[in-house]
Amino acid sequence: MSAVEYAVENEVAVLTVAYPPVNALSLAVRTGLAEGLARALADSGVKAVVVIGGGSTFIAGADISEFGTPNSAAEPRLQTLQAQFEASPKPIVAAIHGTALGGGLELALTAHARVAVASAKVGLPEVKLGLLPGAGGTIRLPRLTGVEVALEAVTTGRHLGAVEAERLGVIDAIVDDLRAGSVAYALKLATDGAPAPVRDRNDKVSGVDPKVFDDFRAKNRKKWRGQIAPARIVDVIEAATNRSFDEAKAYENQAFGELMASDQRKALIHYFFAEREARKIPDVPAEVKPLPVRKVVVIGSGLMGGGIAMSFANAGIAVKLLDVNAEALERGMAAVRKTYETSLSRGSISQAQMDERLGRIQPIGGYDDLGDVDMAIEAVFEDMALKQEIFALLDKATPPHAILGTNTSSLDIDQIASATSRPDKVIGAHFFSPANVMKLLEAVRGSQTSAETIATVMALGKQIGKAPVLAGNCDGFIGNRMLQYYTVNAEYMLERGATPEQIDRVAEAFGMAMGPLAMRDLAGMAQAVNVRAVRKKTLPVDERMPELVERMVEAGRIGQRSGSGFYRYEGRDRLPDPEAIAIITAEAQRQGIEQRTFTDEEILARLFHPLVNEGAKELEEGIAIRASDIDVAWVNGYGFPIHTGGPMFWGEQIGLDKVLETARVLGAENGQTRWGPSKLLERLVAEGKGWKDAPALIAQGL
Ligand code: T1G
Repeated sequence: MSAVEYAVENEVAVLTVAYPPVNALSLAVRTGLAEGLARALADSGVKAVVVIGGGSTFIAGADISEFGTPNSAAEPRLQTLQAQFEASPKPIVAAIHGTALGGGLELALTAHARVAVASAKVGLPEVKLGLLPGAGGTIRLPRLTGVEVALEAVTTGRHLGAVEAERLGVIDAIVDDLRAGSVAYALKLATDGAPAPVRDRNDKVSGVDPKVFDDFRAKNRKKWRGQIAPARIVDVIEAATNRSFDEAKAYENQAFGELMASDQRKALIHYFFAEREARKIPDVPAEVKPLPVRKVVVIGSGLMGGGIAMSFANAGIAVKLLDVNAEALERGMAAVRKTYETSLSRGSISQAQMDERLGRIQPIGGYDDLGDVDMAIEAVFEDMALKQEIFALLDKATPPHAILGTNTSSLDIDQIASATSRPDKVIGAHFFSPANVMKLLEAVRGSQTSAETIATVMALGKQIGKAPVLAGNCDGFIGNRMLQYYTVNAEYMLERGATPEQIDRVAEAFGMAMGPLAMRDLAGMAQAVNVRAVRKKTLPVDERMPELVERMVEAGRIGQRSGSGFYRYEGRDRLPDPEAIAIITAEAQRQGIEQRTFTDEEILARLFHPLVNEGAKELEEGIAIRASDIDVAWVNGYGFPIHTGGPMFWGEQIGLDKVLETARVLGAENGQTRWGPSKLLERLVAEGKGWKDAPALIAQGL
């Protein structure tokens, strides 16, 4: 059965790509298209050709799973197919619904015209894979949209809606009935003649001021920190304006090859599949279907509750925002409105979208009318007694099928579930602040959480545009449990002589948006003192919690808002502060710690290796299902640079033996119980294995 079906309608050959789930340009699809085109050209009864996607979408790009296999370079290659399209004596129309992405759009750009339904989206998202459009997209798109739009669209990889794409000339016509509309359009081209191929349209790439490119590079330098693909995209688009098409194409091929061979491409493709793999739960079989979630109620109208409510409203789900405190509820709704107004003023949503979304959020002051919700999400402050009280109320006030979620960041899910008669329907639904922006949703299973509840929340996470990851029930789940090894270790290094600016510079050069000490200043010290007071009670005897945060608070340096913390602040600018260094030095003396200098490499290892070691312990304990889930959690919840693939992938790339060595050093310095090597890590290093071998080793018993 060919991956491309052939039919003739009104003297038009319709080639339907039937290669689920996204019609990726695998060898089978490329072969089917080449054969279909040859058949159409040989058929004297055929005057034109339409290429259309079967199923839910057009062609979503090259087949990523073929990368690195013989199939990906086997003929007919995409560029061969494109040459056949452009040389076709019979007009070819690409008929687009769903998405035309990457190679799919690049193929469509070599058709004589592109027709789409209004809901379709097009884009060149290769940058998200550490690549650039390698089939002419980087030099054809600017010929249609102009250079400035192409620079933004290709370096962000964003999708363009059909209406915008038509305005830009990427789509030639928007139709209601895609098949009929594209067949008619193709016949019209056959009768009236087809436009010049995109490659021959040069007016928008001629006479472009070269300054455009350097200005664009300068504007994005900070955003692209650490990444290689975006800057190469600018180089190739620039070549499209000062070289012939063929010379620019040769340059694109060269740049594409460089990126294809890069570690960042490996890391980003690892991440692409990791995010999708995280949604697959081994002990939740595919036949366990998620329950539909049409209405939710969020309990608590604070920063988190409002953000969570927006996440659902933005995805088209009706949400009740419940707060028994009328003033808090009014403040919460005002904050939601303000957030939408800011998005509106930035042009990221339209007035209609804002009205629609706001209209989906209904503020309520009590538990009386929750009769029709499918899920409740509690988002009040971290107090177990209060959460149990709310869950007991929800158990009575919501329908029996409703799932009861808690946004707790570390409290025991089972203890919360014990306040209800439905522990099978209780699950952690840990959002990250701001919840309407951050992609990570940590679903946390209690001991009695049912497979159906898990399936529902994992599917719901994807539905609302999050990256869901399932965690086991422990203090801090997957992400926060690891976070302390990063933040506390930064303070241990301060005690031992490193400076805040050195530590933060190393972290930010690595790709973190903000270093740990600047983060601490931004978050404020007071909260950290409270959290540490609790944590100290359960610390192992072989460990001492650093007390620099306490010393800073005692000196009135409570963070950025107070104008000083680990830095001095002039507005938002952070400045090294000798007074902070003096406090750190005095504390080191008080602790009897001898200070020394650190190399950047040592700081990088001490900041990030412990994450990998703790991640290995989470695998051992079944808190995380797979190492790549931890990568998804840290990229989306903590800003770990996505172009490294995430902490576990990165750790494996640099060498698990190095991570083990750091664990041995920090175990001796900070305490073996929590900082010493993971047994799994020791086994993997001893046997020269990697994360894919972890499940088998864990199953055998470490
Ligand atoms: N290749 C192979 N498999 C793919 C795929 C692709 N391009 N895109 C998706 N899949 C799989 C995915 O792994 C998942 O598998 C299933 O399809 C559903 O995906 C020459 C070199 C199209 C918007 O980057 O953005 O063209 O988990 O869960 O939410 O210049 O998939 O079910 O086994 O994401 O409906 C450029 C990537 C490639 C598009 C659909 N194209 N895909 O989203 O489904 S490079 C892309 C997406 C390229 C050229 C270059 C999304 C989607 P499984 P899903 P979705």
